[in-house]
Amino acid sequence: MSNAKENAALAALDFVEDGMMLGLGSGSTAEIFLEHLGERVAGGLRVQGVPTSARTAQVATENGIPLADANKIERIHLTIDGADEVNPEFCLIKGGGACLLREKIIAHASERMVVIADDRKMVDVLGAFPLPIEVDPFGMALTAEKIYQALIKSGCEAGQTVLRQKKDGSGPLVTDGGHYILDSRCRKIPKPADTADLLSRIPGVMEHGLFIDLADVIVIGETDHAKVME
Ligand code: ABF
Repeated sequence: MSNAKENAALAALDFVEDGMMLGLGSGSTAEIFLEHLGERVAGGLRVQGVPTSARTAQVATENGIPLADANKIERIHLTIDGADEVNPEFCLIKGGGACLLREKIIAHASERMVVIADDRKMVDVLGAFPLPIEVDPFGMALTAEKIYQALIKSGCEAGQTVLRQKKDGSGPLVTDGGHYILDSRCRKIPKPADTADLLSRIPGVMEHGLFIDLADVIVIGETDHAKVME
């Protein structure tokens, strides 16, 4: 287990308070957080969690964290989630784990979002990590062309877009919401808000992995400590 991820996950516990409704992120760092949160719950902390993926629901349940139905809650106090890239303005690329649509719905509905990541995720300019974009399978080639145009127009050094496959090679990966993921090589995303705006206007795009103005706190784990930025 990476110490950096562990340190980020542990530091995020400081933001959790008794009685909170939590958005529970996805990915390996978020899962480490769930293990520690489960220990606190076993020790008497009363929280409920709204999972951002089927996998997170399973891990939360295994760790004894009570779950709430996203359709039956009125507020989410705090979401803790991972990221693939973080820039100094707290813009994120997410979606490497294919959960970006649900992650964004929950982050957007949350009063506060804490991002936990290891130090390799901090970058000056977003874009080295291919941008995940969740699309409807219908007319996907047309949507991919519109995505390419949007990336170029907003100043990205756009290149190849790849339809994400299942790990066992049996076909395209299908998200929890029944969509596909296009991974778009951008190299550099100099104006993330512009890129996000243009991508959001494409009808076949269910959601994109640029998270702008959503993260309130970034916790960067390093080998021997965690750095908290607010
Ligand atoms: C999710 O998991 C993401 O949106 C991101 O794609 C990924 C980060 O994973 P990890 O914590 O395993 O690096 O939070």
